[in-house]
Amino acid sequence: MGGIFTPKTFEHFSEYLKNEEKDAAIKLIMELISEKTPIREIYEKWIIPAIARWECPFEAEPYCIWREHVLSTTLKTAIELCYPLVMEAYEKRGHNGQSVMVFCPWEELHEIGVRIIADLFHSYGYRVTYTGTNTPEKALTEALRKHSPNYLAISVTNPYHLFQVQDLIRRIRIIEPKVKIIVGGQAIQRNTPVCKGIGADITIYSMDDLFQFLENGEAK
Ligand code: B12
Repeated sequence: MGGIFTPKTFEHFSEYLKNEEKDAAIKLIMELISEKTPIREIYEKWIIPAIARWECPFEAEPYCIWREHVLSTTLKTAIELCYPLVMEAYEKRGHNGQSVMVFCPWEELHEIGVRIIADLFHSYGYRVTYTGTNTPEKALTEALRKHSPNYLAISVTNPYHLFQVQDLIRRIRIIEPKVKIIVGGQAIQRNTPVCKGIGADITIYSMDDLFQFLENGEAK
């Protein structure tokens, strides 16, 4: 695994983020990149844990949401910097003949998870079209017509968006009946009974599910 990853330095990374020391946090990530740390490791051991347990201290600081923006902006810089590693992994593995379009539905602004997912698909050999967070349905369907991907991966964090996604899936089935639809994200992980009726072909509840799918082309 190499010298730099120890719990202590992860603690440093968390501290830098907590103290809004963006440059220090980014330098640490750049060091991991220059050591050619695998992309999966940077995401799973550094970036995801750094935000997964984050809770805004609303009671003590009612306007603390700015802290969340500072943290997520730093992590987005880190993710962008990792892209050369993603390309390298793709080139090494080679194109697997599959393509995926990755997006968040209208009004869904949680971007970090969906960006990571897009990169992981690419690093496993998929051609990826990432249309972003907050994707309007019309823009999505145009992109779908243009690219006809094998898979459409939808990221849903806010549970209020689940019904919108269910309707969207029904409409997509009419215009692109062949595309296989994958759903994932916090709203999916936390609302299993609702998600069973959402109409997706593949439901991803965890990173283990995702890697099972990426490695074997199967999941639940
Ligand atoms: C950062 C953040 C924000 C930032 C987002 C900034 C950005 N540019 O992304 C901002 C400040 C904008 C924000 C806003 C809001 N947020 Co917010 N936010 C978070 C926070 C702290 C982290 C989310 C995150 O990035 N996690 C890290 C990533 C890596 O994890 P992830 O998204 O779960 O993705 C992983 C998996 O789910 C999976 N995955 C994700 N997508 C997909 C898709 C596929 C296909 C697959 C296979 C897998 C997959 O893979 C990822 C890697 O493991 C969480 C709390 C928390 N600690 O999780 C709250 C949280 C998600 N937010 C929440 C809420 C309520 C909101 C707001 C409604 C707040 C408000 N009242 O305005 C708004 C909604 C904005 C909107 N319209 O979408 C709630 C939502 C859940 C709920 N039960 O309601 C949470 C859980 C906070 C809480 N405890 O209440 N938020």
